[in-house]
Amino acid sequence: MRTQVGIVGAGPAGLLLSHLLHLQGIESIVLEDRCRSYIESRVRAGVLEQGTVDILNEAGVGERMKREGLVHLGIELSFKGSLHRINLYELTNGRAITVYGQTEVVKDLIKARLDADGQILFEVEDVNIHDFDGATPRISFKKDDQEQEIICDFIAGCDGFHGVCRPSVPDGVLTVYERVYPFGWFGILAQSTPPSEELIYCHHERGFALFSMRSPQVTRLYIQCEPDDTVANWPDERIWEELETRLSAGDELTLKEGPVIQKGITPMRSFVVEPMQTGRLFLAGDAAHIVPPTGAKGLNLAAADIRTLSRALGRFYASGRSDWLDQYSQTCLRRVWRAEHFSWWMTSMLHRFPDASPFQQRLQLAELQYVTSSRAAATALAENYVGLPFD
Ligand code: RFL
Ligand code: PHB
Repeated sequence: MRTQVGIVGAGPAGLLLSHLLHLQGIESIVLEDRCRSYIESRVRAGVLEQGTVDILNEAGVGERMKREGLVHLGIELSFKGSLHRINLYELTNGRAITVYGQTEVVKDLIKARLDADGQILFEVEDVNIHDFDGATPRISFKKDDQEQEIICDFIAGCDGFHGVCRPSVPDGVLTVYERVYPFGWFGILAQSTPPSEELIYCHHERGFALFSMRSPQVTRLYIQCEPDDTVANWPDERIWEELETRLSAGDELTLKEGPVIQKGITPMRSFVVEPMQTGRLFLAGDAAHIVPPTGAKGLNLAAADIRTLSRALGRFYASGRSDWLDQYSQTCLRRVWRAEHFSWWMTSMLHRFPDASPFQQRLQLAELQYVTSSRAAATALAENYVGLPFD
């Protein structure tokens, strides 16, 4: 097989890249090791920055998002038993976030690719990338037990944190920057009305909790847990009790219980590799960087990488100029490090750290107090949360 861009991974990064290339007349093939129904039902992110919404709309895949996405003009921070609203819209001169599940973004992108006869090969095995330091990289894989190969001009490594592309780069080329946090997030999807129309980030002495949603009838909840915790430790009764305690908003809000339809535990880490390109291999999204989910940045960063990469490839194929491709890593990393800082900061401010002294706990509360009472501090949170402008 021959294509222009071989893409490994059919997550939001790989699918969006394939679609944006198609709109510029550039061919690609996407290889995915899971089946379609698995990737369409993998519950993950829920918050889209304004810039991500714009990318999806401009790419013609935003129709359902416009209908079903929930536009939120603010978020709530809860600490010491009270709620404090950050008015995102007012503090950022009219910007907002859209709550629309990653599962839905993935479904919309797969549909758009298949409607345009795009090639996504699901359930491939033994994907390996070769010769990306030369002019004709190759991707080998097995499909239905048959060995196959794609010859291409470029490889996009969009295969997430556990993919094969990043580990295929020879030792010494990439530098890794990493921090692992001493806790995880236990995530729950439940059929119940969310306690508030907006997201609530809770600081509590028992640990962080987040009240998010997928629709007015489906709530998405997260509870800070032990890093090595298991789902079996969390029967429904314990989940609701813990959420009620951490919400601790008195009469202001009521937590409605409902059937729990999904449970999972996510470890928390910050991770960046530099550079994000070597030869004709370009890493994008979670393959190149991870943020703790407290800032809601992972999916949005993946979309920003892909915007940069698709434009650079578009320029290369239209004019033969590789200057934007050469700047890909540098351009992306500026945004990545800003988001890394914001995500680390939100995480540090809101979680209970097992080794925190009473002094550090007081500092957290002082910071929350400041962020919710100073317009300057609230603006810093708001402009990062809704997403900074693209370069
Ligand atoms: P993905 O989504 O991991 O997709 C990678 C794809 O590659 C496939 N793959 C392979 N295919 C072929 N061969 C191989 N050897 C392969 N190895 C892997 C995988 O099956 C998969 O389909 O990476 P991508 O596209 O870079 O997208 C990144 C986002 O998924 C991720 O950053 C976000 O989900 C992070 N995230 C959030 N981001 C936000 O912007 N806002 C949020 O509110 C938000 N909340 C979250 C999150 C992530 C979470 N978890 C579970 C990690 C909440 C949670 C709980
Ligand atoms: C979600 O709805 O899944 C979600 C929302 C905000 C976050 C992380 C996850 O910061």
